[in-house]
Amino acid sequence: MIWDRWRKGLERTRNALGSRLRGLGRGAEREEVLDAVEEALLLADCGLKVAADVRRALERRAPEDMPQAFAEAMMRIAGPQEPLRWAEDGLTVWLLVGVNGAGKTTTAGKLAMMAKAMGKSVVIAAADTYRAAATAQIAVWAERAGAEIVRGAERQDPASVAYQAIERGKAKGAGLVLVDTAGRLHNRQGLLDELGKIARATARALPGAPHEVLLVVDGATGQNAVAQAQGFMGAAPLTGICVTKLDGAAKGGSLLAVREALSLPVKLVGLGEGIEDLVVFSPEEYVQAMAPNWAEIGGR
Ligand SMILES: Nc1nc2c(ncn2[C@@H]2O[C@H](COP(=O)(O)OP(=O)(O)OP(=O)(O)O)[C@@H](O)[C@H]2O)c(=O)[nH]1
Ligand SMILES: [Mg+2]
Repeated sequence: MIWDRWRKGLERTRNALGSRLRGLGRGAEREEVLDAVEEALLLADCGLKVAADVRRALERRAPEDMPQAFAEAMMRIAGPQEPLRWAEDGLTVWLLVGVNGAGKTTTAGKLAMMAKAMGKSVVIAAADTYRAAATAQIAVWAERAGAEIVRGAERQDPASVAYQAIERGKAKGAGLVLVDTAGRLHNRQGLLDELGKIARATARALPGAPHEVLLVVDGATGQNAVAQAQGFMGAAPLTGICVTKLDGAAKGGSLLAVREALSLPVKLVGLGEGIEDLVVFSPEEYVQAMAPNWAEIGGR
């Protein structure tokens, strides 16, 4: 069940939020409740702005309306839900970018499996030509997904690997090309510029490409995810965010902090290491899975 996956993935965050709120004594004043909500959100790494916004949304609400108002405010910040973009017809190209270890290759592998389940033929561009191990890692996923892999030579220009993969995809009538790029720090301008070059190469190979440029951020890094995301804005024409490792720490609110900082929709989330743990983002499911059990909370 997908719902169980959300609940399990966000368990630590939900518990952290709940434990702060449960700490309220019975008959706590309204201000104390609001303070506790704000603090709990900060503990979950939602960031100052989000915590203050949610608090404000609760300020004039009757105690019995708080759970609903809380969920609505959180969903408003998390949303809207936007589907992954496919080409109207023919080949679709998605690019995955992000800092080292964020989960790009794993996400590319899982997306290949998803596309396969939809009956699409997939080509993966192993455009991380810096590390030999990177190609080996994506090759394992490609095999599982029955996807063809286009590898570059060591140190080959990643833009040319992406270009070749799209040519290959066109030639065989594939449905999807996934371009897995090398991790790079968000403050290294030269490496960031390379992403723009990769995106332009895909557009030359196929008008309309790339259909998605997904920024993969590690949700377990909390507030640092925001700094990462900001660094990548402008380096490549980002279209959406994939927040991975929401299961990794009680920092599931980092998704809201990233969403708040960037005007980009969250499209995917990683709730664990398993193949099924990459799911399409749903603001409702995210908020419901994180929401504390208000019935247990003192002071109401
Ligand atoms: N718990 C958890 N682990 C994840 C998730 N997504 C990825 N991982 C793990 O994070 C680690 C790094 O993932 P990779 O996919 O190799 O990251 P990458 O961005 O390709 O890394 P570089 O290519 O080195 O930049 C792996 O051990 C993954 O299994 C997730 O949603 N939850
Ligand atoms: Mg990788």
